[in-house]
Amino acid sequence: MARICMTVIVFVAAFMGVLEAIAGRLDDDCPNCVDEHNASAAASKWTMPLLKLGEKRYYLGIFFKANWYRASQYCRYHGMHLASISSQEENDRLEKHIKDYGLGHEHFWTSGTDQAEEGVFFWMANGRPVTFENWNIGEPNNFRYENGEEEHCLELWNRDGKGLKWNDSPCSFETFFVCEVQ
Ligand SMILES: [Ca+2]
Ligand SMILES: [Ca+2]
Repeated sequence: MARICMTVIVFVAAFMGVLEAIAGRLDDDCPNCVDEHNASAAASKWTMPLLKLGEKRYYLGIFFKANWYRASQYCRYHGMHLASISSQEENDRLEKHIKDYGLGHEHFWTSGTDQAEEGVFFWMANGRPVTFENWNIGEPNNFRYENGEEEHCLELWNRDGKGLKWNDSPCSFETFFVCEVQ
């Protein structure tokens, strides 16, 4: 009798092991699946000092300067995107915060770009076309540099002392940047 019991226990243990292995393999097959039982971990995944302005949350990339691609990569690595700006309110809140921070004279990358089609800007953050606009006078001018590079990436820049308005700039230019949480 004891031997039968032992055999059953071993069999059940082996069966449980198989089930765990299958579950583990399923997890591996679906690395992006949200685990509903681990919601608290998802909520606490933001390890960056985020800034809440209105309904949006941002991260100001001011510890190093980077070209548009590197800045975009940095935002993505931390689960964000380079920022989009879709209203005057969003623009004003961001501008005020950057000014109050004492960085109103700096340049900041957003996710705006016309690399797909010259002159047609969209926000890489969400794929939406630029509707609200806040360009500096004469921008975007797609300026062409001696090395042949033209301007396809949208930065915030207080060019004329009239606030952080928009400018198309060469994407290789290294500057600060703004990430946003989607
Ligand atoms: Ca352009
Ligand atoms: Ca320009």
